[in-house]
Amino acid sequence: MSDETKRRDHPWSSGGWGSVKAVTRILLQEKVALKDSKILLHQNKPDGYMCVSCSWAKPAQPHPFEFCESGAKATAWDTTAKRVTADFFRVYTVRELLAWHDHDLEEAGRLTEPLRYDAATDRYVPVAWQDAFDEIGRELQALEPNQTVFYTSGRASLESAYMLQLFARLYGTNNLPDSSNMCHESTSVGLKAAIGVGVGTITLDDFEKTDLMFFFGQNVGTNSPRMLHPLQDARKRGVPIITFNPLREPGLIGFRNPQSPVQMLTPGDTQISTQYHQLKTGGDTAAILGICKAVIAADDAAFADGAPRVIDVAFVEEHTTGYDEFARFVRELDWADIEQVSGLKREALEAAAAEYARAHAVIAHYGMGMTQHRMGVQNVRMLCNLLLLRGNIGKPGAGPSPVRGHSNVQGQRTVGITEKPELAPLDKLAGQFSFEPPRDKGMNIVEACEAMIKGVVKAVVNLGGNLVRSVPDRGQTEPAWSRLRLTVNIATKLNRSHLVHGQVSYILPCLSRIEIDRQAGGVQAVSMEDSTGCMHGSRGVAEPASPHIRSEPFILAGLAKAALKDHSTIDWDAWRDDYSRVRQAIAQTYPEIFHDFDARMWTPGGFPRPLPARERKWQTKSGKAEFLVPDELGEDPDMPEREPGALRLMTLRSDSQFNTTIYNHDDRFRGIKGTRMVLLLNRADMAMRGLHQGDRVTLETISDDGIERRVAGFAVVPYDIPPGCAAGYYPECNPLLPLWHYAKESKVPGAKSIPVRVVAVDRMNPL
Ligand SMILES: Nc1nc2c(c(=O)[nH]1)N[C@H]1C(S)=C(S)[C@@H](COP(=O)(O)OP(=O)(O)OC[C@H]3O[C@@H](n4cnc5c(=O)[nH]c(N)nc54)[C@H](O)[C@@H]3O)O[C@H]1N2
Ligand SMILES: Nc1nc2c(c(=O)[nH]1)N[C@H]1C(S)=C(S)[C@@H](COP(=O)(O)OP(=O)(O)OC[C@H]3O[C@@H](n4cnc5c(=O)[nH]c(N)nc54)[C@H](O)[C@@H]3O)O[C@H]1N2
Ligand SMILES: [Mo]
Repeated sequence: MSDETKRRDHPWSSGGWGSVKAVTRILLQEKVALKDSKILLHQNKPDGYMCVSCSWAKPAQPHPFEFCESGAKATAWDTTAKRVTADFFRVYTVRELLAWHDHDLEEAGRLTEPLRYDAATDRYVPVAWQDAFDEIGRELQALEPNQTVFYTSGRASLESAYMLQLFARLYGTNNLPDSSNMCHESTSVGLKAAIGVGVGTITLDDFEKTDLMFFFGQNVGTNSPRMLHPLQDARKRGVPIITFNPLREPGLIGFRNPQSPVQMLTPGDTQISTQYHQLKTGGDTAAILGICKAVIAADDAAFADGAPRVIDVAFVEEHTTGYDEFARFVRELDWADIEQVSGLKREALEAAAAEYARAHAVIAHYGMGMTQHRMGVQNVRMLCNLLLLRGNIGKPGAGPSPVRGHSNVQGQRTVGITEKPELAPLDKLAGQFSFEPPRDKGMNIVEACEAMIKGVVKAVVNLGGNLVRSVPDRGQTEPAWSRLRLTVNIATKLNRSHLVHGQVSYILPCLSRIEIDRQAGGVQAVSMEDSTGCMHGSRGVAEPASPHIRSEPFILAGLAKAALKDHSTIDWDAWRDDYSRVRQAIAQTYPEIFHDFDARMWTPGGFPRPLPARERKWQTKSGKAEFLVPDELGEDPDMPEREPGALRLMTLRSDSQFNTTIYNHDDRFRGIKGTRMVLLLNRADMAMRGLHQGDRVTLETISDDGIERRVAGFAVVPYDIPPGCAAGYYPECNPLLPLWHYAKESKVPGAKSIPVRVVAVDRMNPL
């Protein structure tokens, strides 16, 4: 790889020819045969498979090409012709592989047979499936249940997730963290408290009825590109889109539909954002309060004049609590403070407020820019406050829209993956399966890492994921990982978490959802929940990468049977052979959501889960939707007040990665090529530090906990980013993120506001 940092002219739009080229490139890179590339035509179709990339909704009437560049990359990555066989491990020791880049590990290809770590040779060696199950079962039996953590990355199906949570609870623990602990947990906590459901309330229909959309901290062009279709349709109807993002993200500015030849050939994009506010990182609470202030001021004026009110008074009175206290707090806020914390001018916020006050139905989309902050839950609550002011929850065309990440991350929570016992139907499970589930709180991901560092946790079973890379504080967590007694990784491809292994370690290779899943009971399908709360069936279409790999339900059934022996009334073999038995069990546990599951899972567009908030039924403490008075304007408490050189570092994704999976080293949308080791800085911040483009800097976290956290070799790139803010890529920057720097109420790591300083510059070898 060339380490060059070349900046191209900004392709200020997403899609377009670049996108077609990018798809072709990945198909070639992964040696996907043309006939196999037709697999893409089954993606996100009612009778096909659900994309393994993001969780965006799948329409009932899909486009002929209901996939995007990201989805095509994810598909090519799974259907690659490349394979990791036993020969691979005969050539490379684990120590050698530890020196490989994340990209190269996964690029080696699909895992093809179950493997056990052999300490004598420092290699993974093949093991028979049953032997692996039996040995892991014995290891798990030798531990106290709470010494084991069962992690789920958000890709696993509803069936696998349900099986895993049941396995863990029968085994005796609620240690069931999942990727949402690092992602939208701030939503699960914030929305639940505010409106009684921990998920968004909009569906695709609402795009046709809305007359204004907000985007807070979500990078749609890169991370949920299929969502650009309904956005573009809304824009064609003249619906304004107001965006708040520190960076000018090309995918939020304009869109060329790469699946529409006319648009590709004609110059001129569809404009996406009609207002674009480059706020300071972490400035969302302040910005939203500014909009609320302007709306409430307009309402006060209307009231005084006897004019029609701006606040939806009837809604606020009938459906909410806490408005008066909130309004009082907002009226007293000082514009100067709002401007200072948000980095935005009063006029800009008033312009957003004016659009908001004109619109009758408003959707607020948001992502990691809101949730991954120390004040992440408060950010979500402020967005709810804003929507509640004008009754924008529980009416057509309106509502909060947390754009989820992984394709089934929302669904896993729905079927019981949670460390919080109060969120799982434990009594129901107890009755259904005749056992006494553990009632004590389990560990979320931060707590699991803390316990690993202390040596309290001794075993980790990973259903997907690459925690060694994805969790904070690599300097502390990686060494803890290799002190574990047992690591079990159910995975499609090799990653670093398999190499930083426990004393006893297994890699159990599984089918990708794109592959045909043949079991004793015939070909099986699975299901998942999209970002809008709709459930979809998914049937694989490609031949499995190897005859020796197994499905997730097969592997989980084998592990559960071996570990639980006669402590379980479940016929795991029957579940393994026929997943409709698992769905029957899910329907029994959650009849309101999953009744007639097997029949309804093929409904075009998916079947929706009931969402009380959509009907203005509020399952909150007060029985109403709750306004929240914030603690403060949203400043990160870990940002030093008096260090002029302090930077707020946000860690981002490029379009050539899916989380820790790195497809290549480019970020086409942001115009960065050939390297991910970059630090995006405002020119004024560069000048202040005497930095030039291409200088290599060392960054250090600002904290007083006595731990040095540094990363070196990041090339400086001048960028359109507010002063005092900086950006780098996830997971490269994760060593800088302290484990304790998380959202208070949700423990989501504050990956979008790490306090850092530049401590060293290497100009000897400029780019
Ligand atoms: N291609 C691709 N698709 C993906 C993924 C991927 O890695 N690659 N990952 C999947 C997963 S698991 C997830 S969770 C989603 C993530 O998708 P997003 O929620 O879009 O997450 P990020 O890319 O981390 O960053 C979001 C945006 O927040 C902005 N931002 C940063 N700090 C702030 C702030 O303080 N305020 C505001 N308003 N904005 C801020 C950044 O500039 C960036 O545009 O995408 C999913 N889809
Ligand atoms: N600094 C910083 N850290 C972050 C973030 C950030 O924005 N900044 N984002 C956070 C977020 S939002 C998330 S969701 C987490 C994600 O963190 P993780 O869940 O740990 O990571 P992924 O990269 O999604 O997992 C990739 C691995 O999953 C395996 N895999 C892929 N497909 C399958 C499958 O079908 N089945 C199974 N069993 N395994 C499969 C492959 O082996 C692959 O190597 O990272 C978080 N960490
Ligand atoms: Mo995520």
